[in-house]
Amino acid sequence: MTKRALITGITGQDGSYLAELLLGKGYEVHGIKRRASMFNTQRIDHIYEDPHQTDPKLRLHYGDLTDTSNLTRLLAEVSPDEVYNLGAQSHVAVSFEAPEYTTDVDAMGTLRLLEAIRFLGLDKTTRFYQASTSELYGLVRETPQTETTPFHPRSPYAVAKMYAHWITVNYREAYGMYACNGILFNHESPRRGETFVTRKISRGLANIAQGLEQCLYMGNIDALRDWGHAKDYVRMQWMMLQQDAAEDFVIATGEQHSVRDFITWAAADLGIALSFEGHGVDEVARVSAVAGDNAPAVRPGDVLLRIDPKYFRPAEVQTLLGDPSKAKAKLGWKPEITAREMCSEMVAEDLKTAKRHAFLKSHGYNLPVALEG
Ligand code: NDP
Ligand code: GDR
Repeated sequence: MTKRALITGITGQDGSYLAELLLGKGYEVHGIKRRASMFNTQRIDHIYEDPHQTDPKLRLHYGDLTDTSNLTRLLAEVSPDEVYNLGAQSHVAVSFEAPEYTTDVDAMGTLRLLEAIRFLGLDKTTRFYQASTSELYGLVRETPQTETTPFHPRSPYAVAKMYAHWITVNYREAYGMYACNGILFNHESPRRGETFVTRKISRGLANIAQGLEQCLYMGNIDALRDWGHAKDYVRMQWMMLQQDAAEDFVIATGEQHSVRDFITWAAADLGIALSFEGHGVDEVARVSAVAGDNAPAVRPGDVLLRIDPKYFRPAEVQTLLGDPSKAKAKLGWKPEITAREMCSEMVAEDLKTAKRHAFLKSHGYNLPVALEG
């Protein structure tokens, strides 16, 4: 029997990798996409099948996590074996600007899905995965963080995700649903949203190297994160729904690096050696040497990075480091791609795009390159 999966957030980073993985396993994949004024399916266009010509294994439906009737109708129509709730307003800094919306989508959206599954009588047949997060640890109480480390969320995003986490546990305990949380630490890829820190760095420095931007403005570059690759992490999302009983798992690499490290790696991949000078908001990163031909627009002495306090968060999560021992022992999962390898992959992809844009610019086309994040 072909298994059916429903993915919220299919147009996002994880949704796109998970859809690829499930299609590869023979699933029929249904995804919820939001109506937008421009196309928003770039990450899944390569797996899209024209429903007019085939019996497509990937089907997209319009919907939104804020719309109860829409979610209920889609669940009734699709009757999925597995639901992956990856949809979210997922940017921590933005959640301080839009706390109520973030809560509606990230907290209430999860409840809407769980309640619809129960209401439709799918609670004994449909398995539910919730995209929980290391942001729950916030002001960390112990290092490394495990499944039993106490939570102390530090943003409207994290507080909303904490509700989603516990309501998932609650539906498991109250109704015997197969519902589980993957407590995922930061994971990145060339498909990472452009305003998250790793992608902002890989894309920003590649653009600077090609003369498309002058300077990268960053927030707290001393923040420490446990970065993995999204491809490794979606594999784990699927594995969590294939067990005899639902359980929550920490997914992490067990290694920690600073934002500053990531900046140094990305610059090195472009042939740029950087030295950090000054302190606090006056700190800058200056070019000390340039090698190779990937950064024709950069000269020794240039300042490539400055601190802009507007990227500081009202409450910061300074340090996160996960302990994935339970996932390794019980599921045999381990990450295959290191943070350093992932950085190189991201820079290589963003450099290809930057080179294309530089070529177009030199031929009179102007492309938007500046983003806030
Ligand atoms: P992205 O931001 O790349 O993707 C988020 C997805 O959610 C997009 O498809 C987006 O649609 C969709 N979405 C946003 N708002 C709504 C809404 N109101 N209704 C329906 N869908 C909506 O996130 P990631 O892929 O990086 O992360 C996937 C999930 O995992 C998220 O829930 C995130 O919070 C969580 N998480 C992520 C981690 C990470 O490091 N990446 C770590 C831990 C947890 P659109 O494309 O239209 O914007
Ligand atoms: P995070 O990811 O908040 O951990 O949430 P992000 O990449 O946004 O920030 C990581 C750290 O870098 C610092 N930082 C900056 N961040 C951004 N975005 N832009 C900057 O200019 C900048 N300068 C420094 C941040 O302050 C922070 O400390 C991500 C999201 O994917 C969540 O959805 C997910 O739940 C968690 O990871 C785990």
